[in-house]
Amino acid sequence: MNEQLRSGIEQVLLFDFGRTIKSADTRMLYSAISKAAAALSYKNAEEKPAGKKACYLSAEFLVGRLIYSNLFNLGFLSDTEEILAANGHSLSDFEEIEDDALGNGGLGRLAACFLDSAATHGIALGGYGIRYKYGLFKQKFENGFQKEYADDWQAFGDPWSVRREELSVKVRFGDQTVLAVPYDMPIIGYGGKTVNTLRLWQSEAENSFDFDSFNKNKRSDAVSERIRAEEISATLYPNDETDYGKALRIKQEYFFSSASIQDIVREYTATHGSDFSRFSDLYAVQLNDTHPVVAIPELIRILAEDYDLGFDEAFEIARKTFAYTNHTVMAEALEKWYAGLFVTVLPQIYKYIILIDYKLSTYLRGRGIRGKEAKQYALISENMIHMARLAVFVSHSVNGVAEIHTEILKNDALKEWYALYPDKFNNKTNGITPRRWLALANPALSSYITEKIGDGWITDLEKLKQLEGIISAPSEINRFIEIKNHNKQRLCDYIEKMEGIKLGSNFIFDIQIKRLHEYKRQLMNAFSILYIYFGIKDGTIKNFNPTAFIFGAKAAPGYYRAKGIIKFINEIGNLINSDKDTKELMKVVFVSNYNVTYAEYLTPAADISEQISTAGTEASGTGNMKFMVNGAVTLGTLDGANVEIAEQAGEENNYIFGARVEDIGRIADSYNPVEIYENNPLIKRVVDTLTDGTFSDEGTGMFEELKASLLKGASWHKPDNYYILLDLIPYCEARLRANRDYSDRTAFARKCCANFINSGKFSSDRTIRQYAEEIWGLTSGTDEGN
Ligand code: 26Q
Repeated sequence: MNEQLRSGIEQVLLFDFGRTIKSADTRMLYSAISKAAAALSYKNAEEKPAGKKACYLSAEFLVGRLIYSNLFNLGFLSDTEEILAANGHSLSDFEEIEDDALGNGGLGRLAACFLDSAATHGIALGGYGIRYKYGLFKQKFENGFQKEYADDWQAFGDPWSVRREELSVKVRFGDQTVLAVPYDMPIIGYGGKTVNTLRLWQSEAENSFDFDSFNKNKRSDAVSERIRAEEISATLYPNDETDYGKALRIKQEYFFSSASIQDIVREYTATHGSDFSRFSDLYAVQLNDTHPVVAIPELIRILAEDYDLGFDEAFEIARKTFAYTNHTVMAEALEKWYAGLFVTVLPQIYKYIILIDYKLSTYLRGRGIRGKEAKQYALISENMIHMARLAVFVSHSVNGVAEIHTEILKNDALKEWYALYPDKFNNKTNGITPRRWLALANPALSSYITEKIGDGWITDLEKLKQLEGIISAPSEINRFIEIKNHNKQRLCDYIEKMEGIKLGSNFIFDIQIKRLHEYKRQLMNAFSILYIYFGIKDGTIKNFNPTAFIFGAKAAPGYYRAKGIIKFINEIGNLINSDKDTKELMKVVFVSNYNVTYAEYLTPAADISEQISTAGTEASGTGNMKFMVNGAVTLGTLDGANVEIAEQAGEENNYIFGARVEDIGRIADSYNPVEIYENNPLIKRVVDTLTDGTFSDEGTGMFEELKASLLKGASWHKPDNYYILLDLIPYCEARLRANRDYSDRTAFARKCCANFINSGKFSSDRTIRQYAEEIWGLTSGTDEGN
């Protein structure tokens, strides 16, 4: 028994709740175990080596549920289970603890995986973000429609965090000043040697209570100042592409960027005074997309105004300090702000943007770029401030998140900048942490791997290649199949608990889980399911292996089409799941409130990973990697990291289909979806279900609008701008091919194994080392996590 841990838990329970382990409830135990484990992690961690430190500025950190992963990394899972069991409790009681959902999707989850990898490998990386009161909304379905509910993630407290009131800073806006109060969360590396910090800022009124106003009988002024301050960190914007033009969003971005830069400058000046010559030797700041880009003018402003540096000197320090990661290629998703709004909210920053823009135009002139050509670079153009341009100009590194994505940045999205600064551009293919996504999420496969090759893979995922020779034997393939079946059963139980829906674990599990977006083409998946359904009914599709088609996705609350697609898929489920002809062959399930915890059940159970975005639209994807690591085949397009997945696992072990980026580039101007629709009766039939009475959208007109988006387009886009009808038949064919191949379970399982054995590249340990070495100029403290 781990006595240190037990007595720690007992003490917290006694101090905080006056209870014993036996008499405590789940909430109290959650709090006490977390606090005791956090305290031990601080106590046992090695001292930080002096040297350069990197800071990851991100508006989102989608860390998920912390208790299991932290106990796992500390090596305390079985100790805790033992302590709990001796007192009539169980670790599984904490399944009811909610995720920390302080992010939308890929970008926020990537930040969380990076923190885990850096801490595991002794890399000095601190996270800086916002402590939203409410995280990403919770989703329920009512009559097949998405309904949103507030995510009160602190309902069971926030026992992992420590409020650091003494480190609070002021953040000034044109019309208000607020206090940024940091909450520190320990980021515990695997093995517990390194504990880094995720510092999340909470916005509060400067005077938590304005007695002056209160005494002058202006009680409402005192209250409204508080409300206005707290509003800034109240909610995460639930839109994961664009939601610009909102004053509150600019305030959020400046709020955490300014607080973080002030924090870094405070730390630096504590040892170096106001000599900033070593600043960029000691701090690297990585900007997670454009959301924290105002940190650039903020640093320049602070150096110039508080420390009397000249503008050029301050600029040069900023350029050497900042690096920028881009996560999207779609032009409409590149962050822009109305200059008029910006100047009202951040007058003191606007001034520096003008100065930087002036410096840019001087530089361009020096390189012989003027007139129309120069305009495409302007930071302020047509009364809009272009944040990506600011980021590229005042940084020393610009990276994409998968090879194909970086190529698109260089040759298309940011091509004029690439022409100017070819050496700034580099690729850092995304990754995922093997601790959460394999070791913790898939205990069955993990024990199997460890039994065969030892547990070194947990911190060195390339070691999985050692299974190559081992797992080829038929008896071993059968063990893999047993493990997959076990994980399917586990998922079935979870889905039954969460949704009240029964699934058979003998089915093929075909899963698409990701945010709902037109470019991710959940609608194409839905059409393909209908295509198969009609084929089975008509007798043209025979010997179909029973398949559960599983979806999980949240739609941004204001994204009308995405919500229409959810309703459409739920309608398809109602039809197919109750049809006696197909009941034994097909099931369609849209799980509600898809989140990190759900993904931990879904990814280990999948046979088929749906990665079907239009080529050239998904920057990387990371869900694709989670499936690969857990031994699923990818049914996907050559988009984002799918390209590298197919390369690593072998294209023959995946199902790649559809138009490539070059194909789409070639046909874009002449593409005519109406012709495809008119000439292919099978396509026409599935598309027409939107409007022919097969399904009901309850009179909302949503389905009509979806059909029009494909055949008529809209004021802002051409018909079928994500090429669903172009790729639909090749997609259905690839899907049916995978279904046929599954008849030979051994052969299919070999493909699955080829995927997880070759997934080493997609560990975020590899990714974070590349950031550390190639961008930040850091050397990792340790090589191993233990
Ligand atoms: C911007 C302005 C206002 C409000 C919200 C936003 C906003 C918020 C979140 C814009 C974008 C996001 C998130 C983007 C995102 O998750 N991108 C994904 O990043 C992953 C990690 O690199 C990639 O794998 C995915 O391909 C990419 O879509």
